[in-house]
Amino acid sequence: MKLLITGGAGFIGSNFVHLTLATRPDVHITVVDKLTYAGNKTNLADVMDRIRFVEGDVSNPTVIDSLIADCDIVVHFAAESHNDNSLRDPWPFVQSNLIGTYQVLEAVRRHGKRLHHISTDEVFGDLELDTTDKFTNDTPYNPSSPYSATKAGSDYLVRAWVRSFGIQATISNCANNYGPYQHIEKFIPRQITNILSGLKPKLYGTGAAIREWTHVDDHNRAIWTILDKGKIGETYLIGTNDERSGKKTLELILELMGKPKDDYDLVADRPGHDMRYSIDSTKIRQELGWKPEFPDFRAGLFATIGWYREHEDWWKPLKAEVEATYAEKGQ
Ligand code: NAD
Ligand code: TDX
Repeated sequence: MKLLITGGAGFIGSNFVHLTLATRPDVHITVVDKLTYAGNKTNLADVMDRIRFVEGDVSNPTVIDSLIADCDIVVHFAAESHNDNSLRDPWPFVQSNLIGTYQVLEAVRRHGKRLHHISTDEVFGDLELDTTDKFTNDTPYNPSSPYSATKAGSDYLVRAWVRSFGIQATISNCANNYGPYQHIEKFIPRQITNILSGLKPKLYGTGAAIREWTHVDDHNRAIWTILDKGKIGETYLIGTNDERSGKKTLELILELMGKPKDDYDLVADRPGHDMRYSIDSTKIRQELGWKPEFPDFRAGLFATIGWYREHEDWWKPLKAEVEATYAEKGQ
């Protein structure tokens, strides 16, 4: 089987490459990645001799057409992925997430290939803090940020191409991932690398916003479950039911790193901040038999802290610039 992985040099995509090479010896992998600030070839350094790597932009039809012509299945991770960046400059999000997905869809249509589109629970907007409501397949889309609006738009494009043109596609929406190779602009690695750098962790607002955490390997195993058993045209929500406030998550990081639990700064909140995500993943669990294999967040977080401790050479060169960008916004 020939797999084309878009965005395979990023956080989730590179973990997907590693998982696939470890578990699917019959799969030939091509990665196409634009190598934006978030894409890092080092993430694939130890497997470069086992894959084909193409530096290219999915929104460029010339690049993407021949790659899709030459594969059996496309797994589409490539996107601009950080909400805070989308508030500063939405254009790259429109370009990569909407136009990029459009070009992938058109090539998939021309060449009759199977597509799996990776999306997020942020397409649904957010839930009230003091409820037990969950996002389901029937929840209307209501995105808050330019990032989530472009992801919602890309999901709609995929659905329209399935219905109008009969392409063979599935979609998955997962909540917050954590694990190795996550860019240090994101919450968990930012706080870990702040502590390792002698800086105080930074919590937005009062730290009340709730996120549902999924280990990146569980997300990627769910994607393989959908590729193996998913029904064309369907959308699968992926989640662990592990909901925690930013404050509780940060206190756990501080505890696991041997610091006092109040050793952090409260900083300016994110404009339009989504307050709570929670996913009903009954469909993928019951229909396809997926369940998380990494259900213990504390253990997963401890292992992730260990990864950042051991990979200072990977994140240290980025740290000053990431923190300077946050500092400009009082974060
Ligand atoms: P990331 O920012 O770490 O990686 C994105 C990768 O895509 C990078 O390697 C980047 O260079 C590449 N890329 C961006 N624009 C491109 C383009 N135009 N052409 C080719 N490559 C391009 O992001 P991530 O966290 O790994 O997220 C991957 C996907 O999963 C995204 O679609 C995101 O919306 C989705 N997702 C992420 C999470 C999460 O918690 N991180 C949760 C649910 C869904
Ligand atoms: O320094 C910080 N302090 C802080 O309190 C940062 C960077 C974030 N936060 C808060 C904001 C959120 O409530 O932590 C929470 C998580 O923030 P992010 O890591 O930026 O993730 P989020 O905005 O929730 O989006 C993530 O999950 C869904 C991914 O970045 C998206 O790509 C995915 O779609």
